[in-house]
Amino acid sequence: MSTETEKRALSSELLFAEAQKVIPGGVNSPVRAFKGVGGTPVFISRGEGARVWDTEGKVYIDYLGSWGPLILGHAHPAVVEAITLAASQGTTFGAATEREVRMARKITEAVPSMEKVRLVSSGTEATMTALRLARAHTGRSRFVKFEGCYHGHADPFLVKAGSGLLTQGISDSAGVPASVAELTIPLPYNDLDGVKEAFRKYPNEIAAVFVEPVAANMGVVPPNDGFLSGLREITKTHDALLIFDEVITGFRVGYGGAQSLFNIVPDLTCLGKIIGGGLPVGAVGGRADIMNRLAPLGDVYQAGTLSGNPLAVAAGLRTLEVLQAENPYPRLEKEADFLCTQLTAAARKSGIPVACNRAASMWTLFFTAGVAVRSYRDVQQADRTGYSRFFHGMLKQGIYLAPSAFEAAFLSTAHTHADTELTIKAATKVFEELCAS
Ligand code: KE4
Repeated sequence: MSTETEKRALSSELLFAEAQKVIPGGVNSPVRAFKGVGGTPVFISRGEGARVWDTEGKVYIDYLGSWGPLILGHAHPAVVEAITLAASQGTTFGAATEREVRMARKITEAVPSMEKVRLVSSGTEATMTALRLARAHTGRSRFVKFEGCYHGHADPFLVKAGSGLLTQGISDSAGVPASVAELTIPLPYNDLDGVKEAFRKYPNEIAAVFVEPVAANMGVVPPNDGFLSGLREITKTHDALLIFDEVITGFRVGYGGAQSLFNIVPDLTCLGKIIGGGLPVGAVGGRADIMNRLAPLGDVYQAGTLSGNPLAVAAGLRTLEVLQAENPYPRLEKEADFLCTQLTAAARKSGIPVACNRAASMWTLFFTAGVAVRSYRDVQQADRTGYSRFFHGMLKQGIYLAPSAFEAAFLSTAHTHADTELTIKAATKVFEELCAS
């Protein structure tokens, strides 16, 4: 780009055109490309608190929150201070550090089922390691996942997956050998009979059941009463592992995650997002007898140059410290409930049937014929075009939602009641415009 261009505030359109010349699809993660809602992705220049600014200086109230990590909002002073201090002492050593011990202890104290924990650099690494551990521990190769759930982009999980795949209308990925995909058993979420049938069909072959305890990658779909406890019972009966993918729900739906909320003890848990405070951290943890299989102690190999990275751990540790000290969950619950209730009422007032699914401070507004959304099949009935029009209407109003009907929106501690009132006002205007058009 010419120096003249560099001086002028670059529009998202111009940047996207440039980006597509050197980055596949112009983005470094597919869901950012606005394929699910159409139009040009907004290029963000900075964020602070509950707001982000695009490269031309337009400000938005941000409910994407980088897909979940930013429960404290953008550039939280305590988190920035922790990263700055860590950076001044060196960015990586490839050696053990005291901070990693503190982080591991913090996680095991918050999530007692995680007797031991291994830090990695993404949710994908956490889930792929959990699967390898489960297969080693049980000596079995098959595993169950649920349609519409997303567990990162490792080959075995790209079967009937949610998030970016669902957004693009595909559920599997090219490049995954049939020999790998056939070991994945995709079942309907919230359907215990389907799980029982799978164990009947594959006796002693299923290593684990992977589940998002609150699904958030087909939009937010909470578990039906008894679903999670049913999974715990079935996996125990068949000596299979129950693996909670809490990359989104961990420290989001409560300080102890969904397993604490629903009082379920999984065998392994995967974490990410919030525990990195906005920097790359994932974690896999659980029963010590299983975790001790990990190298260098055991025979299951897993490694990472930047695992437990000093800056990322500093950001994550400070985030957990703030959450533990301030316990923002009751206020987040109240504010999110107010927002979702008002959004639903505003839509209905304009004659637009919606269903707002919420779990703590994460939510999804489904454009449905007023039908409750409790499964992947229900999600597929939702009106994507309706959501896209709503998304762009809100963007115009300076409200940044998830650029996909199949993701969650997130409230942070930085969002004020005035912000949610502004959001409801904007939504009311957009619903009226949609109704009039
Ligand atoms: P990462 O590898 O993206 O850190 O985590 C993978 C992952 C695992 N498990 C769950 C439940 C997840 O939601 C994710 C990643 N979430 C998506 C959005 N819902 C990340 C956004 C993206 O792909 O850019």
